[in-house]
This record gives sequence, structure tokens and C-alpha cells, in this order.
Amino acid sequence: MSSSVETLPKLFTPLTIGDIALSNRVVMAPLTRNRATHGSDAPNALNVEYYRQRASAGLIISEGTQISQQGQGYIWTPGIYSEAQVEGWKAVTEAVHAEGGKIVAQIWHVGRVSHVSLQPGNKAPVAPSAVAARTKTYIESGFAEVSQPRALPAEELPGIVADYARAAENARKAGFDGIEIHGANGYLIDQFLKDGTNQRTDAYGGSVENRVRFPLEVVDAVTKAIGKGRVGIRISPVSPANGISDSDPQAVFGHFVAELGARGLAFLHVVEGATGGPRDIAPFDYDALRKAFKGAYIANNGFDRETAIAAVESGRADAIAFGKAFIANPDLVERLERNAPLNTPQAETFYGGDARGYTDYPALTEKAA
Ligand code: 8OZ
Repeated sequence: MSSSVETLPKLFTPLTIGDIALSNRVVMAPLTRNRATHGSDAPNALNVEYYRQRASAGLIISEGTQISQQGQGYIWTPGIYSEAQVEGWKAVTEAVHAEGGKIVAQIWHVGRVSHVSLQPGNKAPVAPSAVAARTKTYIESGFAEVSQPRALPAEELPGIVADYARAAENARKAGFDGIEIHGANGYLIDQFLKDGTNQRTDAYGGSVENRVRFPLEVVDAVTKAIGKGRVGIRISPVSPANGISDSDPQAVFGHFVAELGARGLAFLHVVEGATGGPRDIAPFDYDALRKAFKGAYIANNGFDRETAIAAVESGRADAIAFGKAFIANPDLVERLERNAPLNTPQAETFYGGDARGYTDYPALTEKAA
């Protein structure tokens, strides 16, 4: 009876980021699920169904997808360096596009967060410096301590930059609308940015200007390959994920994001606080990043319907990325729009396994049926 005409919250309205037109501002965050085809690490029919179910997101950011075997840190994560992997992804992007959705590939090199059993020739994983992470990974036999990495000689960096560029090209060949560089959560790019992991004394370590050098070489290579309007990056300035730290993240990320802004990237995706944990783990001025960056700002971490609507309404963010809520709610956008209850994510089935806890979470209409 009191159904006053409510204006649609901005969260549910279209947004164009770079060259990519989104129908709403609810973004599916990248989510590692370890369900690629065993052996080839190529996406398969089950993965196609999972992404298809979630195509009503304004934008899907794929799970972290390794740019090379060296870039892999966990068992059964998908790659985007072989022909079979590109073919597998083609079926995913076609399904998402057929439903009217948009999808970018998150391209990933784990650096030191890996295990010899996943590396080419069972060799040591690579990192800016030979500093081991205090973290675990998941290999064929279960959880395992990550292996001691070796420090990358500067001569090997151009090859890794080229792997990122090839991954971006492959993403376009596979039909993705663009890519997100995984610059967050203690993986290779974050390892170069932060001084807890970057102890180099060459042009890639030491000063902030030196520590952003490799990350910006990656950015420049992928934008040259596919165009800046299709490139974004995810960062996590204060997240301790995978044992990473920095003595002055505001200085590092203030400089880095100003450089990204100058390059006209399509979007900046920020994990605010500790990844999957408290937002207030350390003081940080995210608005300063937003101001320094000209493209779209996607905020992530611990948002709910109310805080997401408020953040977009106030202009503090252009879009909001949801992780766990998208695992459990294929129709998250509709549920948020209608303020309907959400399914609860089941942590036991997050990583690895089959359709259970992956493609069997019901949509609202199925539940009613
Ligand atoms: C959870 C498990 C394995 C990997 C990240 C790609 O933290 C990940 C990841 C998350 O960014």
C-alpha cells in the first residue's frame, strides 16, 4: 500500500568502464575454485555452466588464471597459455555473452606462492628476492608449505612480461572483454611492490619508483597488446594475504595508482583491508587512490547490500565486487535488487571437487519451484 515510487539505486544502473559497457555495477570478484580439467588446466563444461549461471553480474572477473606454468601456485587452477586452455575459455565467454553478460580474465603469476611439484621441471618458484612466504598452497596430495623461491635475475623479467602480454592476447582470442592484472594478495606483482618481499638492490628494488618498475612494465605490455580500454588491475594495499607486508603502503600505492591513472587504464579494483577479512586492519586512505585514478573504481571486501548501495550512491566507488556471495548466489544481482535472502556459501566446497557447492546453488526461481 505504501509502495512509493522508489528510484533504482545506482548500484543497479549501467556503467561503462573503458571500452566495456556493463548493465549494472555489481561485479563478480575473481574466485579461485580449482576445478579446471586435471592435466591440461583447461576450462571445461562444468566451468562453462558455473560462469553462465552468474552472467547477470554487471561484470564477471574470472578466477585467477596463470599466464604460464611458472605462474601457477595451486593445483587445478586454469591457465591461459595453451591452445586447449584458450579453447576452454572460448566456451565460457560465449556462454556468458549469450546471456548478455560481460567477462574479463584475471591474469595471474603467483611468484613465490607455489610449490616445486607445480613448477616446470620441479624447479624452485621465482620471486623478486629469495624470501620464502609463510603460507600454504594446495597440491595434488593436499595442503603443503610453499617452496623456497629463487630470486629472479633481471634478464628473466622480459620473458615474464611477454607471458603477461601473450595471456592478454589469448584472453581476447578466447572472447574475453578484457583483462584484470592480478596485482593483489601477495602474488608476483604485489611481491615487487612491497618491501617485505622486494629486497632487490637493482633497478627493480629499493625506492618506490624502482619497485613499481616491473608492475608498470607489465601494464604497458598488456595495454600495448589489447588496448588500455580493456585493461584493469586489482590491488590490495594493506592486505597481509600470503604473508606479505610493506612499511609504507600509502606511499607505494599513491605513486603506483597515479602512474596507472596517467596510463588511462579502464578500472582499478581495490581489496580494501585484509582479503576476505577485516576492512579496518590498517589505516589507509582509499579516497586518495580514487582521486589519483581517472578510470572506474571497483571496491571489494566485505560489502553487503546496504554498504554497496551507499558506496556507489555517494560516489566513493563506481562498482562493488562481491566474492563469497557470488559463490552461493548465481542470481546475486536480482536478489540484491529485490532485497531477497541470500544462500549461505559452504566453505568445504570452495576449492576443488565437482558440481557440488559449485553449480548447484539455487536461484530464487528454482527455490520457489
Ligand atoms: C584462495 C585460494 C587460492 C588462491 C587470491 C587467487 O587470493 C587467490 C586465491 C584465493 O587472490
